[in-house]
Amino acid sequence: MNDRYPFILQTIQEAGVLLLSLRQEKFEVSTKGGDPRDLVTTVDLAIDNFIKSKIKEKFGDESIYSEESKEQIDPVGSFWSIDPIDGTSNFVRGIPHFAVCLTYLNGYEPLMGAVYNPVTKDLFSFQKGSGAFLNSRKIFVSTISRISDAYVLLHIGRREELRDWGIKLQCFLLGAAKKNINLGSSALDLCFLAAGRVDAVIYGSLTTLDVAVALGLVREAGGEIYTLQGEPVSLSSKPQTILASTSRVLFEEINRGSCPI
Ligand code: 2AM
Ligand code: CA
Repeated sequence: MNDRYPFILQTIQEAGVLLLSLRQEKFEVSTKGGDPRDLVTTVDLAIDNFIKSKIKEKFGDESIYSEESKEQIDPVGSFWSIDPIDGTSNFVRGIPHFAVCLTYLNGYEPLMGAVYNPVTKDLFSFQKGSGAFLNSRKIFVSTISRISDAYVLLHIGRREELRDWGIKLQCFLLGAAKKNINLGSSALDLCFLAAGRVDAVIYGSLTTLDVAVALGLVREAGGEIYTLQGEPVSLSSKPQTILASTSRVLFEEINRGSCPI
C-alpha cells in the first residue's frame, strides 16, 4: 500500500508534463454519448493511455475504471479511477482550469489520490487518515459556515429535470451568498473547497466515481458532502446531485434557501 501514494504523485505530474506538451500540438476534439456539449479530445485519450500503462507496468492487471472507458469493476474490490482531463471544455478553449485525476479506491471508498493542474502546478493529494495536501502543505476547509460570508460554486448541469431546482437555488444564492461563481472543473472546484478557497460546491449532475479523489480530499480536509436529502454521498458511476460544504450548518442553510421571486 505504501508505494501507491508516491506512485500516484509521480505519475500524475508526469501526465501533467505530457499534457502540456500535447497542448502545444494540434489535437482533435470530438463529442461523446451523442451529446454535442460533452467533449473529448485526443489529449484526454493519450493521458488516459499513459496513466493506464504506468499502472499496468507497476501493479500488473489491477482493475482500472476510467471516465473515458467506463469498464465494469468489482464494487467490493480495490481499483483505480482515472479522469485524464477534468474540465475538458475549459481545456479546449485554453482556460487554465482543468486537471488530471487519479484515485485508488476500495469498495467505492477513495483511499488516496491526487488532482494536478499542470498549468498552475497545483498538486492536491490525500491519503485517508493522513490528511489532505496542496503541494505538500496540509489543507483544511475554511471555518465559514454562514451563507452571507460564503463563496459558492454552483454548476446546475444540463439535465432538464434539474432546471427548476437549479434556477431557484441560483436565485437564492444571488441574494444570499457573498460570491457565486461557476469555474467548470468539478475536481478542481472540490479541491478549492478542501483548500479553503471556496466554501461550498454544488453539482446538479456529477459522476462522482470519475473524480473520486476530490471527494476524498474534501472529507479529509474536514468538509462534508451531502445529497439534497441530507444523506452523505456514496460514490457512483451514475450522475448524481451533490452539495459539498464546510459544514452541515452551511449545507442546511443552502439547501433550505428560498427564492423571493
Ligand atoms: P469532464 O470535463 O471530465 O467531462 C463541468 O463541465 C464539470 O462537469 C466537469 O468536471 C466535467 O467533467 C463534468 N461533466 C461534464 N459532462 C458531464 C456529464 N455528462 N455527466 C457528469 N459530469 C459531467
Ligand atoms: Ca474528463
